[in-house]
Amino acid sequence: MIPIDDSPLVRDGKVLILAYDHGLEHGPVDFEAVPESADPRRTFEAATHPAVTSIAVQKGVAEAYYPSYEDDVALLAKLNGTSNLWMGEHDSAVNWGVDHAVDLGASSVGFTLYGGSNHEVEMAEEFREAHEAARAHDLPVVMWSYPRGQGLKNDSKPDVIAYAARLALELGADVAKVKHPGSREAMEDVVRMAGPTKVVMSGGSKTTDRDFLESVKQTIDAGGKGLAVGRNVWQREDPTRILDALEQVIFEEASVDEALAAAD
Ligand code: FBP
Repeated sequence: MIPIDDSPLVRDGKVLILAYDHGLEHGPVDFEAVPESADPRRTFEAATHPAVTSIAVQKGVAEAYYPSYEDDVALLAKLNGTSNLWMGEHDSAVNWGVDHAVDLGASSVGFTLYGGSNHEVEMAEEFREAHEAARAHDLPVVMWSYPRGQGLKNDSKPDVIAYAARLALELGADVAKVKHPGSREAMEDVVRMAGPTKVVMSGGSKTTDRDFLESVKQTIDAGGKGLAVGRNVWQREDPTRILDALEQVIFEEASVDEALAAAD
């Protein structure tokens, strides 16, 4: 853990990462509902919203598009990632190194760890290399902490998600991105297990404004520090409107009703 509150990833102690690595992780199917969302510029434009503390993308998208947005958007380099085309025990290729990410303007890095996978040992070693390289540049490290694999029958159980948050602390992540465990009480336990590591909720597949904001509100009320979200923003026709509401819930600690009213 290093102090990260002065980094571009954090605003007032909170974090709102706009994730846009789905073209790799899920493929074109994620862009079908809103065809314009296949154009990365649309999500980079959304990331200029003051609520967004960083955009998370893979190397190719960063190389092609970040130079046009580097004055307005902070870059989180998502260092590993794997497509949906490949089947097998959960694993993730390391697609770029920290030095290259820094050359492209990254001010933080992200890394997926599939705890419980048969590849957990190798992934933890790759995380160590990325983590120590990031430390050489004083960059915050965000762990996408997703227990998955043969040994896990249910990766959304609260105790599994609490373990995911603890893994992030134990391995040195500054921010743990975890699935919502289903209730405020369960999220409080997740936050407790993470200690000083900031817990942020993973957005998940698109749902209604109210359901989505309620889960974010539970996370904040439980002591979580924000959100890393993709589809629940850029699969909406108007990403700005939901970002306006998220700004209220995360940074102003508004109620869901207040946030919805402010966004209308
Ligand atoms: P979402 O908010 O759309 O769930 O995005 C967060 C994220 O972690 C992305 O960075 C990643 O591409 C995706 O979820 C992976 O989702 P899953 O592992 O559930 O397929």
